[in-house]
Amino acid sequence: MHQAHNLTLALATMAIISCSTPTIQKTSTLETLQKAAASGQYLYGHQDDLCYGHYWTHPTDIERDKIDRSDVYSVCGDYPAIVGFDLGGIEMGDSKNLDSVDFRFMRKAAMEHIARGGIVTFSWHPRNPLTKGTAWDVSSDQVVSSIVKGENQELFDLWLDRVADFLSTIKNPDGTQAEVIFRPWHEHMASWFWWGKDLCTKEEYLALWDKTYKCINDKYGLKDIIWAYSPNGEIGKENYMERYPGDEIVDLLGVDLYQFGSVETFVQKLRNDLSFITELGVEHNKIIVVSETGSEGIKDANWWTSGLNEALKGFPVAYALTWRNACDKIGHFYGPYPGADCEEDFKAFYELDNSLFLNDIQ
Ligand code: BMA
Repeated sequence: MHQAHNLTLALATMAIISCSTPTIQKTSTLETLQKAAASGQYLYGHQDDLCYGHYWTHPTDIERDKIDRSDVYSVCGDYPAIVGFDLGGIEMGDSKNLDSVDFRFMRKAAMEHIARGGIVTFSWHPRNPLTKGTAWDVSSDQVVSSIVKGENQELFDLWLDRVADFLSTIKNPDGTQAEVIFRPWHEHMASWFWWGKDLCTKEEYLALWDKTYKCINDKYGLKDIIWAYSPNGEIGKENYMERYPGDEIVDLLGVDLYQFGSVETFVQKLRNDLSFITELGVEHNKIIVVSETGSEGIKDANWWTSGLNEALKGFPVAYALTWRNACDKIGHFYGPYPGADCEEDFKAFYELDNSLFLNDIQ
């Protein structure tokens, strides 16, 4: 049985920051993340970076067209170190995900990014297996319970098989299984997804993780998955751990936190969360990450250097991933693009010693 990737018990000496993080060995992805965190640096990640961006979308000839367009690249001449993708829709057997990304393209883009030396992470916004609505359909509090009791067994098993099938096709250039981050059942201490806190019990939520893990790790034998736990932010240390699936399963302790008010409030909120997640990282010997963040439409032109970087400063955060630049939803962007108000600041952010992009991790 798989155990979460081992961390050695020794704590790394942090040259730049005062907090400590555990030293890890075993997988190269975890090593890269650990090394960054231990030296006061973090990898920059962007959701769907290679799939589409501010008013453009990926090529249609999936077999032949190159995968080289990226809003981040267009601004700073480098790719993010981490690219996020979402599997929502794979469970239905759809050809495209919930944001219209063709799964064949997703696979190719993920493998291309890995071949270039980057890291990929998969989130999953699955449909609601009981109501057939979206991940955001919270009209029933019986969904997780129906899965756990086995009422939806056949359907849900098929859904998990489809996720595992897809993940099993993400390969390194030499044909071996790639290490990828998988981040299921996220933001579960709120109640905006059907697996949220008010819609299932702790036991049911943990059983959901257990089923997922058993399918991917045990049934499919995908031992190279790096499992990320990512509750929504602002819940405090105790609530953060209330539904924790356990050290044997989880590799990364994450948090999803966005800016809704002022940049100062955002910085303060993220720093509050990172204070106790840093403690948990040491206590549980885990790497910590900001699994999703951003400010929709980036109203502050200096958000990158005085928002995000200020929030992360001094914490052993291995990566921070900003959400997607929608190609078809006006104002729904969380990354830079040529001509954006934050373009110059993003270039300054790129030049910072502590932000790592693809070229920095090769
Ligand atoms: C949300 C929004 C939605 C999107 C979903 C999954 O935060 O960006 O438009 O469908 O994520 O990617």
